[in-house]
Amino acid sequence: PDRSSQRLFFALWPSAADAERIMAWVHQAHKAVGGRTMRVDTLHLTLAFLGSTPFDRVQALVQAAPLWSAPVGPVTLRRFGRFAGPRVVWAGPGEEDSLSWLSHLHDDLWCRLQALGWQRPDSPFRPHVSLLRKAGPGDLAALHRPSLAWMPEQCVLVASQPTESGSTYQALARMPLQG
Ligand code: 2AM
Repeated sequence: PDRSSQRLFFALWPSAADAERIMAWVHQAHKAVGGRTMRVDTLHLTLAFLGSTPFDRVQALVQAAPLWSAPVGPVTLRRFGRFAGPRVVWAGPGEEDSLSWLSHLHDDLWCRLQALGWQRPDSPFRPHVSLLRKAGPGDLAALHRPSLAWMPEQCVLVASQPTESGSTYQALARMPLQG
């Protein structure tokens, strides 16, 4: 493996109990369209994808993130969605949730990252929890949507390592959250 850089992202991570509850969404979607299910311990909501990062910049983030903090609230899952290219099926908040604390947290985090020289992407923030990869076709609109609000336990800086059976994730640092 290349040890001179790491593939990084910041994400909200559910508690083990909330991750179990989110699996209800994974199972609903999988029954309808198949594909590869995310493992319960890998479910998360990405706030900032940073991609391949040279080691000195990784160190700067590992030192900075624990000094940051942000208010946090419940993440509601209300709908299924798809990303066509990677054939990802996800669960996310509804339109009515889009101006919530989640957008503020996303803005906040990107302001801090920009101050460290990171370039904020032009694409709009589309908060989602990926449930399936390599999913087949099929109608998601008619599926039962389990009512669910989960409280993120942590905001983590994660290094992702691609493997045959999906990515393995390693938490490098934690940003404190105020509930
Ligand atoms: P995804 O689940 O929709 O694939 C690690 O790859 C995390 O960063 C995943 O949650 C992934 O979202 C997210 N991510 C956001 N933008 C990405 C990009 N351009 N390439 C890869 N992953 C990205």
